[in-house]
Amino acid sequence: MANLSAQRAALLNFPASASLQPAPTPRLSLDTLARLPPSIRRPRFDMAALRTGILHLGCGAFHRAHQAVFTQRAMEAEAAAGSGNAPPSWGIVAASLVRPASRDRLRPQDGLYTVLERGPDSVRAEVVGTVRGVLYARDDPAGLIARIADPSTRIVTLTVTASAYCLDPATGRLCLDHPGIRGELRDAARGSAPSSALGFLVRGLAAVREAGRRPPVVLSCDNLPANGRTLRRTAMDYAAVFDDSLAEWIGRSVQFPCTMVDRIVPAVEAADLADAAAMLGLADEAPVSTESFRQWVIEDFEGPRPRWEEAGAEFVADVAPWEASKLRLLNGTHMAIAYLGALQGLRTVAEVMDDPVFASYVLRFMLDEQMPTLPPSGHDIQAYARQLVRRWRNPGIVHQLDRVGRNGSDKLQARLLAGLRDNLEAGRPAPCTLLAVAAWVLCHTGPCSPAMQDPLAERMRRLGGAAGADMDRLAALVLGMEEVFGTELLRLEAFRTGLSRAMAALQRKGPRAAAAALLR
Ligand code: CS2
Repeated sequence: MANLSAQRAALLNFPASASLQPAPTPRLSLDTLARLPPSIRRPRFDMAALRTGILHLGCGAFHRAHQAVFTQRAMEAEAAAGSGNAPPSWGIVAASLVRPASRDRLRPQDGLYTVLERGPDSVRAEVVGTVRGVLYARDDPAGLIARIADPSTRIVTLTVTASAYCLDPATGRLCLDHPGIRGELRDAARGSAPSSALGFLVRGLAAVREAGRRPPVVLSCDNLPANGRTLRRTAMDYAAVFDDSLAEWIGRSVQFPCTMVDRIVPAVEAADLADAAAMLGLADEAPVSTESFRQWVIEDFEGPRPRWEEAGAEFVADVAPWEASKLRLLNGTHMAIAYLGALQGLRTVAEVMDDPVFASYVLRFMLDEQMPTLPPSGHDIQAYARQLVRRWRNPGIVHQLDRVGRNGSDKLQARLLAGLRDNLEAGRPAPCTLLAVAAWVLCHTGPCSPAMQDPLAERMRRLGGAAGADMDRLAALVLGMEEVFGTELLRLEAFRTGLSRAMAALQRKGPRAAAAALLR
């Protein structure tokens, strides 16, 4: 075959290697957009005319599959309605803070990328065009600060994960000694640029104040309780390190609405790039894969904004009931699934949900233990739980357990421990929650595959080594981690003994049998 090609190449008088190379697939970009097959949905507004009005911090897959898609629908609705002479002004400039990968992948594509909506047996592709600029904070920190302060920036959104809020779980306030900001706060006194989301936000707001401008609305889209109020408090704590009057101004002048965001977005895999290329006929280095479900509930705020309600977003006076069921039922159960599944040697959420024992455990956990802890609302929680089960079972979504379970020590409090405390204090047993927390402990203190990334992983491994097979001793050592468990829960005898019993059951029987024992 190679010889034949070489002969042909010699006849045609060009190098043999060239004849063996297939023509490279052209890259998705504004220039190639017109080549998309008609079946691929693409932005239905004029991208060249789209002015930017949103600055986003944390340009990961979730942002691209969630807020950027809601904004795309809102821009399409605006274009369809013909909004007078003004061009639409809600393009997004998205900044990555930790890694330059999004910049490197999206810039050559003019910010365009594909959202692959995966159902149980179908995939739908849509090209999204609302991300009109991509920054990497470390390239030009002063530029990012200036962007936050730019009068065109009316809204700053964030998806930076719970860990980036650098919270002290005991107080819910900024932990000044947090590894995420400790060095930055020290260096800032010497005039160094920030590197954290909080640092950029506070410096940007300080520049707004100095310029005497109206501040942008700051919209946290991270999964943590009262995310807007928490971000406000945290930004004020950060600002107060340098300037009390800035902290006071932030608290008084900047709106931080709470939001509940929901869409399952697994890590991007090689198959996503291959599927995007096959469906588009163009190479896309930045596709995202997700489910068809998406939800966004936003606390009402004042000022201009995209008509996100055209995309299905709900504006409400109080986000708390949505947030509580999302955090406790979806995110809390996700943690239970991740740790029990990983200990069982499973790989994905759908694999865990395929096992009838784990599926029954999950429903029991949600309905018997998480549901009674939710604030009163008219929401149909039973229907919500059944819908979650269907979403988790979607075999089109390859949601890796190590991704869902990572950084658990930062997520445990809001998602599992708060509900556990409510139950135990009310005298309600909560064996499914205790088993989930025990699985988190064993995932980090003993062998677990896949291994879970966690800021406390090394410390927990050492505790595991010190305790060996003695689960009572291990529980006692682990419960010394006040930064995870706080102080209130530790006072409850039912928690301390319940946890070590659950750990012993996991060790003796394995996760599946330990879960089955709770269902009898
Ligand atoms: C998950 C979330 O990794 C996690 O913590 O629980 O990313 C979850 O998939 C989303 O919140 C769904 O909206």
